[in-house]
Amino acid sequence: MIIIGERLNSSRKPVFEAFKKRDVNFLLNEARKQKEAGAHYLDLNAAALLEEEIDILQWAIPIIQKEVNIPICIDTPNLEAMEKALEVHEGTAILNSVTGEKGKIKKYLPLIKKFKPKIIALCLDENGLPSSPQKEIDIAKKIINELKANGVSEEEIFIDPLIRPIGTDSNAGLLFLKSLEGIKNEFPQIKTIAGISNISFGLPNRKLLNRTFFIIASYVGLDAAIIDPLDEELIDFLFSIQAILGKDNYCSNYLKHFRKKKNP
Ligand code: THG
Repeated sequence: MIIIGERLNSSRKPVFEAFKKRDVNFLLNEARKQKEAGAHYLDLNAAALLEEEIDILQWAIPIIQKEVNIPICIDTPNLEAMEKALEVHEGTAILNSVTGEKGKIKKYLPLIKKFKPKIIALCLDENGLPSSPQKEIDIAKKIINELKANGVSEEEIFIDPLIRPIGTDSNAGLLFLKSLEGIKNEFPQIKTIAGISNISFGLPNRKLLNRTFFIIASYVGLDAAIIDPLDEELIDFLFSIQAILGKDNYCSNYLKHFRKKKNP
């Protein structure tokens, strides 16, 4: 399971304030804690700071990479911000995200060819969010075909069926899981991803919902997750899930994880 730390997101108030002040200590502390907890990438989102977005991405990326040595999942819907962020990123970033909207991928192709990032593609198009697993699969197919036709290899693609909060749509969890299952069946070689914490917006005991969703989605075939790696129990589940699903030979990672917790 590829873990992407979600904490450096400007929708979180302390992050917004720290970005506004260009607080290096806050930035590095958040980055280090997430890497230490097991993150392979750090999601970085400065979109809430509007016209300062590009400046903040270009400030934060080199600092994080130099001091913490971890690649960034650049989280912006803004093409120019994406380009400016990729320009200062060393090594392979994740481009978060493109969509299946008409003409969208075409606009991102120059960046994709130049910087060769891994790519998260959201299952939505000009008709908005799909309402059935088949529609999600159709959009995924369209996106995968267009990317492949333009030289992107399957290993670089993450399909995100986009989980919506169950607090506002009680069918959202099941729709996501059925879509994930369908996408994995049709494209077993393509990786899937989800922003796990989306599911619990607006509800009490969010961590319970996030953990439960993570377990079910893992069973259905999720390959990567945007999560808060500082949720220790969620990380414990990660190891127990992998062991139960036969992805941990001799339970060696499970054993290592709990030994390390006992004797840090
Ligand atoms: N797909 C992709 N990218 C994404 C998302 C996705 N990026 C953003 C988002 N969804 C994932 N990141 C977050 C970050 C923070 C929260 C939710 C999703 C969040 N944080 C709470 C807070 O800070 O108040 C705390 C969360 C908690 O209590 O567990 O809600 O879906 N490609």
